[in-house]
Amino acid sequence: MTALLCRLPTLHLTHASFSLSRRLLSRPARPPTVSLLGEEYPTDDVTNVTSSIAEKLGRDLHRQPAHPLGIIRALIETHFAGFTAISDVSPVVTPALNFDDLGFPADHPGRALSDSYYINRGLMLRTHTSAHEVETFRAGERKWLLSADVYRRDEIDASHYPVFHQMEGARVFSNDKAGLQELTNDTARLAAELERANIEIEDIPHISSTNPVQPEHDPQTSALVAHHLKLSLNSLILKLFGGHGASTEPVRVRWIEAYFPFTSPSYEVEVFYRGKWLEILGCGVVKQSTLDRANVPNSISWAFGLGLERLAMFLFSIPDIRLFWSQDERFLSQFSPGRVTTFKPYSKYPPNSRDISFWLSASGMHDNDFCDVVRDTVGDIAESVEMIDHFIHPKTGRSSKCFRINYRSMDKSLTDEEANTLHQQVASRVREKFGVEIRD
Ligand code: FA5
Ligand code: MG
Repeated sequence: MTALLCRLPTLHLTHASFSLSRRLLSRPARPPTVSLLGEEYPTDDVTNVTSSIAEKLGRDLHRQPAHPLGIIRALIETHFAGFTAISDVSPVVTPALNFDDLGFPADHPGRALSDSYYINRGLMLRTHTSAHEVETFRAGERKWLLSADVYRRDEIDASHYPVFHQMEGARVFSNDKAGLQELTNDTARLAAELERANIEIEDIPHISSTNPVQPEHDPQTSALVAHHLKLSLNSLILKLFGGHGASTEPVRVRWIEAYFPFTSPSYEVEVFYRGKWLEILGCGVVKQSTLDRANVPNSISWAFGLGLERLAMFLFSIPDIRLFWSQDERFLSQFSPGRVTTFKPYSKYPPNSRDISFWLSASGMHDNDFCDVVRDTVGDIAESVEMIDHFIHPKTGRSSKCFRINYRSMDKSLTDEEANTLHQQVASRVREKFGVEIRD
């Protein structure tokens, strides 16, 4: 998640600035409830789910067999034979499931209203599929994959969309002689397979002082689990990236040290594809506190979380993340179950860019708030939003910002007049919602 402005450190502070601006600016009244997947949820002072987000719930792109996201999901599920595949869990979760149970500190930036969608103080839209780790382990699953839509407040461009899809995968081993034997045998099998494959792997030590073993774990066992995790994912990457095109170039994979509050050691994986390194997943050895919370005794586990759009954009050559949401037959008819094919762009209509500048009000406005208003007013016609100027008046200290909005429909050509109308609608929504003074 990249935010252009400073992140608000805690939910509490964010909330304070929100209520201040409401008092000063007498913003429009908040509706008493928000409707999600046919259920009404009470709103409160932190509610920030917009209607364009609410509409995305239940679209379930990852469950459609002939949609690129569904095709990738099915390919991965076939690769992990014997794993339980789950894909129908509601995105409405508690902050406890999404953050607290996974060890996120109270001041973690991901919790801020500027970064996550809250329904009310007790409920939010999951920001990652790891939100379901504890309940899935608790349900007794030992080898599982869970795919789902996840929601993050973010900027707008060709590779960022406030809804995307992740797949979580985990495998639990019993931490005894039989479990370690299973781990050793399967590691040998995977290593032998990869030995023969055309794959180039930049590895790092399984454990290091900056990527430590957990105090509860025996270092040798932890390293064995980490090794098995790496081989399992290298083998998946070979399957996904190895078989396409006539290229004889080896698949290149790079392992990088990472940090997640709920794994240690932790890694990220990048794949070199069409000339650049692409981060596709995060993973690690599951924190023992997660397994304890889920009542899974005497066990050790690995887990990973990968981005389905990231994989699909590269494998199908889909140039813009908005296309996944297209209901245009020219998009949908190009794909069929079980097949990874190259997307053929059917049109590229000319963009229409317009700038908007305004003085910020005393309470300020996060760039992600602005992006959400744009998205809520004009939908996917907003191709990108870029802050092109931030000015602080040297004498008065007042600050102003200028954003450039690129309007481009993926399905038809926009006239200048249509772009003007859309832009005026954005301006009046911004004025009404944040009480800002638009500059000419
Ligand atoms: C996570 O979400 C962790 N839950 C992953 C994890 C799971 C770690 C289990 C350890 C154990 P991260 O925020 O890096 O981590 O996202 C994981 C993947 O989701 C990324 O590698 C990327 O492929 C995808 N992703 C993240 N942000 C976006 C985005 N804005 N648009 C598209 N894909 C994204
Ligand atoms: Mg990451």
